[in-house]
Amino acid sequence: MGEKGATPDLDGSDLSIAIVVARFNEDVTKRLLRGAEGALKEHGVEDPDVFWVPGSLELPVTALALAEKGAHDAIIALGAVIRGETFHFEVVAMQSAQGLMQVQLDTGVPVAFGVLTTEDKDQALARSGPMNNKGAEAAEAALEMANLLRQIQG
Ligand code: INI
Repeated sequence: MGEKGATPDLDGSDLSIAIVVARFNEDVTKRLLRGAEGALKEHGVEDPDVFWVPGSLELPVTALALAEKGAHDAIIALGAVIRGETFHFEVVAMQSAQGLMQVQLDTGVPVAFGVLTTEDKDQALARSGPMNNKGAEAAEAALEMANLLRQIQG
């Protein structure tokens, strides 16, 4: 098979992408969504399907439903878990991450992790801006993984 993925293939022109985004801390997650949509557009994905859910804990089951339906090559999960604003920060952050990991391993559909876990709102805003945007980063990871898995699966 030779060497694959040394240079990431981010071409999205032939890919169908879903974005699941949490409404909790919506001021931050809207910025992540904007970043993800911008990166997708840059790489040829015109019209990603976007699904809003209440919070980061609802991201996994929604990603699972989408992955099982099989209509998308990759899923991008976006959320913001901010320590200063919750007593159960660890629970939300860990369960969301574990759930999303489980979905990709159980279904084989790549799920990019665009859930911010930060100490405070300022850190969350700094990672969802125009220059540094975790949503855009997750979008590129989703494209790379969709193309890589397609190559491996033939
Ligand atoms: N959901 C988040 O996405 N981020 C948070 O910081 C957060 N806090 O602080 O609790 C949060 N909680 C809601 C949770 O994801 C569920 O929506 C809720 O528990 C209902 O299941």
